[in-house]
Amino acid sequence: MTKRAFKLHQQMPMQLPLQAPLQTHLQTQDALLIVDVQNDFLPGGRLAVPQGDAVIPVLNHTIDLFAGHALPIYASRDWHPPDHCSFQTHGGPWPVHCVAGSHGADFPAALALPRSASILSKATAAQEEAYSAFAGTDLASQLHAQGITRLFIGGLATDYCVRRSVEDALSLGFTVLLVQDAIRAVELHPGDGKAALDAMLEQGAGLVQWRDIDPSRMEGPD
Ligand code: VGL
Ligand code: ZN
Repeated sequence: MTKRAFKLHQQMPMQLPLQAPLQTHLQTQDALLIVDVQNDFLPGGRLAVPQGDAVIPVLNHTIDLFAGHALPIYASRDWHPPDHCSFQTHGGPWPVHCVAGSHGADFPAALALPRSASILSKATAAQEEAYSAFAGTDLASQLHAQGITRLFIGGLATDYCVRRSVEDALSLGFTVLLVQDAIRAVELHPGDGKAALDAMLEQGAGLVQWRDIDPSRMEGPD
């Protein structure tokens, strides 16, 4: 097996380039933003994102890397009043979900959020939808106060709150690296996840897998 693979590689170096993994070093101006990883968005929840639970172990590894370098961690949460306008019961598109203070709005027990994480509650006004973690929160001013210029972003859902958060971050001038294995889409319509990813990349977001983040060292700004 090993021998054969070696031979193949020797015969076809052009077709099978050995791609060195693109390592991303953490920098002192980096922060991690975890978007809406809440019980209601997980399988069994009231607005379940398919495989939404798959982001949890990936985010836990990423949290470890950031916490290990004492870099800030932010977690947004959908935090709706019971009569929120996005609910089907009130003319909106979604089933009732993430009602403030309910179990569905809690972060899952398996998500290893450190105590030091900053929590951002959003979409708290009945008459307003707010998909972005920046909408109606002080996230931008907290990031500016901490000197953060680059955000690693993961969470739920790719085609709604992750997308809007990424778009706002980019238009506010932050560099954005999406942690690709730490996002999942609702896919209300098939293809929404891919379309959202394409749109975010088009607008300037970069892509990493959590394993590409080099835990061994941290660098200053480029
Ligand atoms: C979300 C639908 C409704 C999200 C929130 O977090 O992506 N999606 N509310
Ligand atoms: Zn919502």
